Amino acid sequence: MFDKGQRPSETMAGGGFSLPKARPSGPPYFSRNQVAKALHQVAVLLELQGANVFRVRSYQNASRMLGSLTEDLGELVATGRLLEMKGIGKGLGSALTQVIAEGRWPSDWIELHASTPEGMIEMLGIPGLGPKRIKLMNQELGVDSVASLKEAAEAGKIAPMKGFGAKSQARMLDGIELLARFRARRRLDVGLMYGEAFETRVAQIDGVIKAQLAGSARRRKETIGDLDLVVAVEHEHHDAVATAILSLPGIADVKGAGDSKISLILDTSVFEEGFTVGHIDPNVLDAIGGEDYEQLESGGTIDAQVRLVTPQVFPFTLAYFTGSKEHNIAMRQRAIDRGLRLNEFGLIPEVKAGELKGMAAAKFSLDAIDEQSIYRHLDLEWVTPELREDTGEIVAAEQSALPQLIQTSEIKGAWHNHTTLSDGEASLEQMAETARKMGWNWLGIADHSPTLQVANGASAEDLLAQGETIKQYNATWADEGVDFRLFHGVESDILPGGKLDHPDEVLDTLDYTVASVHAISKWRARDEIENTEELIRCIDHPATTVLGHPTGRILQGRDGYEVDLFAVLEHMAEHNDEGRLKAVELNASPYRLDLDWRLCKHAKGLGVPVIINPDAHSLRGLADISYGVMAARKGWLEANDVLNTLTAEQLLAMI
Ligand code: DGT
Ligand code: CA
Ligand code: CA
Ligand code: ZN
Repeated sequence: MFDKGQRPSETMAGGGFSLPKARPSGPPYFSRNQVAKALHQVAVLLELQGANVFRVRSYQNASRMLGSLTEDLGELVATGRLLEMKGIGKGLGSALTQVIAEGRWPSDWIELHASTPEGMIEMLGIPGLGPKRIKLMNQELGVDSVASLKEAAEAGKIAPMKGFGAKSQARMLDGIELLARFRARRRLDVGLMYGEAFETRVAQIDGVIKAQLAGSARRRKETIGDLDLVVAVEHEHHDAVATAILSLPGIADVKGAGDSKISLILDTSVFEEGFTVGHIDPNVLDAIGGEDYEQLESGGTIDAQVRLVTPQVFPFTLAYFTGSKEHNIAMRQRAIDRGLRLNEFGLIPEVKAGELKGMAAAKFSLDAIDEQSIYRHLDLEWVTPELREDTGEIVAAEQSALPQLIQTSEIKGAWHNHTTLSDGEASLEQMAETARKMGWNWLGIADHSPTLQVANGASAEDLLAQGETIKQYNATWADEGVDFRLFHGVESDILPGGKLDHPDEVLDTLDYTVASVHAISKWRARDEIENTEELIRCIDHPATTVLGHPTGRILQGRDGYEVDLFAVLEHMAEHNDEGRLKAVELNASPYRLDLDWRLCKHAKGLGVPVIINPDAHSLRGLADISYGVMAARKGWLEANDVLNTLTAEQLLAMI
């Protein structure tokens, strides 16, 4: 169906170095972005091969120019206007004409791609490392891959090179580690962004009846290995749809395409609206690569597996590739107990299937118009994808005892948010206005405390003044009959001995205190017993209402500190039993999702209330609540388990 022999995936660092396939629809055979990107890559490859700087620059300029054009490419070529453009020489002009009008890449570009060692392209993915220095290290040390670079850096061979030094050597080693972590899995928010953009593009192809994301993305895992997309297509449209998928924008490479399975690598050109990472809390940014993070992310890729099936088979394939593997195994066992064979093709009575395999056996499958029908055949209620982790959902589905999972529409507010008083981007007024627009009835402000100087922690004086402002707003809203109020809190650093960061008389003026660990390196250097004791001491402080981001983990960045959260939650449960509110935060930032969903069910069992907090540092940050809700759902939480569903009056009565 298409030519094999593309580069293997290991070469994909740096955002997919390959020349895309021409789209089948006729000229212009490539989009403006595709051509601009190809030109940019030629410039980089030339630089890697030590080409003349003027030549490199002419490709870079042409790339930039095409990238910023608004005119139609086909027309530019047809009218000959392309050849007249400043900065596009004769040679490049005719090459581009061939590309756009005939769909053929120039042979010297193809040759350039083929002759550059894959390892050198791979090295481009290391944050902060460009073609010039890669070329130098290749010449002087023979470094030609990430692995050989790592070896050279560890042996101290980079530092003595002119223009490099010990600092840059250490930075390279950090970058290599970051890249490896980054390539293995992606955060849920990033994975969903890619997945939804790709799903939308595939769904719009003629002949596609339905395209749906499966796998860990559908299950809302906190990180995603690869995307799995299941596509319903009638048999006669199968080939045309497969071809159309292969020429979609955003496909950096094709790893393989069989009869019903296509394996791809997507890059950021899958996004119609471009791609930005948005505002990131500096504490978080530091853990995920600092200034290099944006480069890593915009040069990032994600693998995707597409499965094309007929509409009759679709529900079975969707269920199978949604997983989890553990859930599938339990489901398959349940089928076996009923004399049925469950797989990605169907739910097939063994007596009929006999020796038959695969699709041949699937002819005898029980019908299923949707996933619900599959579960019904196995005497189960439909299990929402988030719960499919084999942690009790099948028994619950059998007994009609599945939880009524919390929904974003039930959220009335959140407590842990920042304003310009500490390190937030938006003012108190802007935050309140946005919360109201989101349909919330209350919003809590919890700016950082003085010890956290890097986050511009607010002094007691400023905090008290903020409290006065909040009182005035609340009074005004009450007068006007507006159903909205602000709660005033603080995010207090947890100081040595489990102490809080303000005197009691200041804390007494607040509605609540979110106590969080920020001295991460110190906490990570200590053992579990000490950390657990320290947290428990802090929870015992009468002013502590919420334990903020309980482990301090940053997904794809750093592990949390060692702590026995079971013990901490049990201790919190005792307080709650005696009528003192001690809630555990589920930090909704997709960089954190801390409390981990695996522990939510435990908190619920103990009766420790959970509060989902966006920890917003900007207006846009408030929307992160949705990731927190995803994690809460995955952790079996219902409206009753979560403080965010209470009215302001109910909350006031508790504090
Ligand atoms: P990921 O990609 O690592 O984030 O996690 P998943 O869950 O998306 O895993 P993936 O992409 O390897 O496979 C997608 C689903 O396919 C998986 O959740 C369940 C199903 N699956 C894959 N391999 C097996 C298997 O060996 N046995 C069973 N029963 N199911 C499998
Ligand atoms: Ca997957
Ligand atoms: Ca997969
Ligand atoms: Zn915070």
